[in-house]
Formats: sequence, structure tokens, C-alpha cells
Amino acid sequence: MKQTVVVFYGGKSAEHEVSVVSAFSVIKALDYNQYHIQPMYISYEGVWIKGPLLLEPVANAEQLKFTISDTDEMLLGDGVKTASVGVKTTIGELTKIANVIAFPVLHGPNGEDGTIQGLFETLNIPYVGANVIASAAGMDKIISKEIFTAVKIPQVPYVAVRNVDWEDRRADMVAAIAALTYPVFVKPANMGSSVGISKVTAEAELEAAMAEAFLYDRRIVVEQGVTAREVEVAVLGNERPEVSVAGEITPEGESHSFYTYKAKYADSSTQLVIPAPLDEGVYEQIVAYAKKAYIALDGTGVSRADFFVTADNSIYLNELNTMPGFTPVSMFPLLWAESGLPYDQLLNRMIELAQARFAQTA
Ligand code: ADP
Ligand code: MG
Ligand code: MG
Ligand code: K
Repeated sequence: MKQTVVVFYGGKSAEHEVSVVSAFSVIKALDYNQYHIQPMYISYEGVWIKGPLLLEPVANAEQLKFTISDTDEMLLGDGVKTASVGVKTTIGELTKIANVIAFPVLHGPNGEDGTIQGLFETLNIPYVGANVIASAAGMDKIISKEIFTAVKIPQVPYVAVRNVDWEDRRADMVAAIAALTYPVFVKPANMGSSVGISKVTAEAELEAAMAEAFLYDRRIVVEQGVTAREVEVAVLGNERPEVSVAGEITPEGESHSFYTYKAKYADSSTQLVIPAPLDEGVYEQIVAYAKKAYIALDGTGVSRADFFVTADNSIYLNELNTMPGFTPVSMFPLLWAESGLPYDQLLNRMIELAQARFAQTA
């Protein structure tokens, strides 16, 4: 009996659009001979819509249950639409499917943060990717930094600020931040895709950057900025994680003082260099830190470990992303392709890892 792979995408998140693009590629690449594939779109409001395969252009705009953003359309190309003519459904539906496996392709809060993973756990539904704890810890930049500090992985200096601290003890917070050297990066603790992040070059800009980040979270991390290359590796596995070759991001062009949302998804001038040229010993060190970070968060399935590498080869872990971007031009699948695991085989491997983990705990 064929396994039914339910691909969840969209979601109640500021990274909704990125998820749609990633999921679309996954749905197209999954092996239809091996699996029965069921797309499951989650609207911005959190409504679940069970859709058809979403591979055909949509004939009639009236049929659209959700609209296509400019970004999606641009990235997907002509004739390929993400519109669903699906029907509203609920979690109960999922429990009725025999031999089901969930494949969440959801970025940001409510998808990457352990919440939907917890739902699958309670329903005994195997699911692809990071488990509850790795998802929750990896999504929270403050928690993950504290765990990485505990296992002695080098990171840039930072200050954590809660909204109540910013209201009640602002002078203390500003003083703590003043101990960092500008520029600093102001980030919501729970977000991704650079949403809500500002590069702040002087104290005068701090106020506005904090206000922006507080739009997304009650907790903020203010980080020492580094002048460094951005080098990433992909991690795959459960107990014995494997690490891919390294890749480098080189954002270029007008407003790219850092790797912004636009640079990540909408700008062809952003280049991925795979494998990244690294001095001797640097790659090995990165691999060691990536494994250590993955194990520290109890990673399962996949993650992408992102590092800063300075001109003098200081290595800092920036973050672990438990739900890396998954379009065919995303770093994560390209790193595996370069490491000998093409996109479709990578998906199969991820499904196998989910089954293996579930078989262990069932
Ligand atoms: P996200 O989870 O949204 O990807 P990141 O922490 O990776 O957040 O920050 C997004 C981008 O901002 C990074 O890819 C990098 O370009 C830049 N950046 C973040 N922190 C720093 C830092 N401390 N020094 C220099 N650049 C940074
Ligand atoms: Mg991230
Ligand atoms: Mg990042
Ligand atoms: K993360």
C-alpha cells in the first residue's frame, strides 16, 4: 500500500510566501510512483485546505482559494500557479488516512517552531524533519544561543532584551548594548528569513530598530555585527548526522548591507558559491561545530547550520535552521546535490529518516 505524504505549506507566519515556494518544489519532485501525495495548504488565518496536486495552471481566477503573491509568481515562472481549489479540512481528516506521513514545509512561527510537530506527535503521525525540541529551540535565537554557549560553540556577543525590560529598564538595556561595538543586528527572537531584522550603525537608530523587531516578538536579540563571509552547511540524519560540503552566500547590489529577505528570495544577484573556498582546517572545524550544534538541540531529520567566517578565519555559529529553504535554487538542496544526493533522493532520504525515528518510538 502506497504511503500518503501530506505536504503542509503556507502557514500562519510572516514566512508564508517562502513556504509556498519551497513546498511547490517538494510537491513537484516527490516520486508519484512511490507515494500518494496530498498537498495541504494552511492559510494566513490557519485554515487547512486540502488541495489538488497544484501542478496545473489555474484556469479560472474565481477558483482561487488564495491569491498568488508577486514573489511566488516570479520565482515559480510562467504557467505554474500555486492556487488551490481545495476544500477546507481539519486535523481529524489526517488521522483517518492509513499509512500517512506528514511533510511540513512551513517556515517560521507555527510551522518551524515545534508547534505543528507537537500536534503530529500527539496524533502518532510520523513527520519529516526536526522534532519538537530541536524545532522549538532552533527557532528561538535566545534559547539556541544559550544552548550553543553551554556546549562551547563560538558565537558573536549579544544582549537579550524582553519588551518589559525595554519598557521598565531601558537605560540598563541601552548600556548593555553600548558594550557591543556598532554596527549591531537587532532581531526578533522567533523569526527567520531576515523578517524584522535591522542592521543598526549608530545608537540613534536603535530605538526604531527595536520597535520594528518588537512587532514580531516579545523578545529581541541585539548582536554584535561582524564583517565576515556567510558559510553554510547542511545536516542530515537522526542519531548520526551527516554534514554536506560548505556553501557561501555572496549578496551583492544596492541595499544589501546584509542578507535581507529580498536578497534571499527575490534577487538573482545573490550568489551561492558551492563548494565554498575555505582555508585548510576551516571546513573541518565547521563540520565539527555543525554536528555539535545539531546534537545539542537534539536535531532530527535536517538542519542548515549557518556560520560567519572572518578574514582571519575566526568561525562563529550564527544559527541552526531546522526548516531550511527548499526550492531547487535553495542552499540546502544544492549542498546535498553537490555532496552526491540529488533533490528527489534527498526527499526520499528525509522520509526514510522520519519513518526510522517513528519506528523507534512507536
Ligand atoms: P534569520 O533567521 O532571519 O535568517 P539571521 O540571524 O541569519 O536571521 O540574520 C539574517 C542575516 O543578517 C544574516 O544572514 C546576515 O546576512 C546578517 N547578520 C545577522 N547577524 C549578523 C551579525 N551578527 N553580523 C553580521 N551580519 C549579520
Ligand atoms: Mg534563521
Ligand atoms: Mg539566517
Ligand atoms: K533558526
